[in-house]
Amino acid sequence: MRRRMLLTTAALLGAMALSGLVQAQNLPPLEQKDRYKVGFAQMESNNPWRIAETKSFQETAEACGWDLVSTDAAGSAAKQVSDVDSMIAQGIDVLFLPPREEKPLLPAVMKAQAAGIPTFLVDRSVDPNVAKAGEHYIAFLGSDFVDQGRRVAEWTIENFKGDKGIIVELEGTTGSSPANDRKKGFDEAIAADDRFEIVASQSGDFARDQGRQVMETLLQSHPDANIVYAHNDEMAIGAIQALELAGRKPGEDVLVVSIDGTRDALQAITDGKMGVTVESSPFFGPLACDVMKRYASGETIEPWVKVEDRIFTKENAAEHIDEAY
Ligand code: GYE
Repeated sequence: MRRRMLLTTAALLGAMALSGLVQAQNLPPLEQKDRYKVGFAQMESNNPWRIAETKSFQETAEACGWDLVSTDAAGSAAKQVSDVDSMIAQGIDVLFLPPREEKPLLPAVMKAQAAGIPTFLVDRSVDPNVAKAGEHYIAFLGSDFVDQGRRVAEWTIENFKGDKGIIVELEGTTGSSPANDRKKGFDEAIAADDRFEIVASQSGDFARDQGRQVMETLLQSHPDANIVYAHNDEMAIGAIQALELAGRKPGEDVLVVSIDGTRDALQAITDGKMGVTVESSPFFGPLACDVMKRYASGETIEPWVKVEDRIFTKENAAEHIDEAY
């Protein structure tokens, strides 16, 4: 009789776990209530992508019943860590954090966890060897960056017209998850076709002006480059400026490919100066609201809440410009 009871209990627990009714034990719970004090610790605001993301959180705040506490780390990982510290001190109920770099932001994640604050990483992640979703934080909400890089490479392989593709790669912020993964995805996929060679790969910190400067320098050492792969649109636009300044014709003698889907990139594609951009959406507010509500209702959240990305080329760029940022 006792044995049967135990078995039944075990079976019941198993079924509950399968149905997602049991939350992992060490994750801080979130009570269900009408209003929440929500922290959003933005990393920087020097580009349209970041501005659109912050706006998405602000607009969601009204609809989702959030009292939003938001900060701007102005491009400093150290400031982003201390911004999270002060949010913890202010007693936020939940934290949404886009960690600027994978390692320096680990302490912020760990401190929020220790303070019992459910934390969701948005758009970027931290070092997965140290902090794990479902254990040290609830979940990562964002794109598959390896896949984005791979899709840019595959498009390039299919659409590059020349015999020899000499590639300059403009990397994102050093030590950030999208820079690491977009490099991995692209470099591995492009290596499958021996027409292509990456002759230089350097960081432009995901910023337009740095993209332009790095491109100016790299053009001097690699004047024969005929493909630019930028890890985001801002650097791609900066590279286009550098190319034009050097008398090159982006879209004619240089193929520029990148990731995000900003308004300027869609315009550059429409104008024939850029080949492709694989989408990486900044509109995380509504998804954050939905996932938080699911968590508060007791659901176990999948460790990676994946965002599906579209691809923009001259076939469809113009029709999406009005919804871009
Ligand atoms: O692609 C870039 C931004 O982390 C996915 O960061 C994000 C990236 C995005 O600054 O433009």
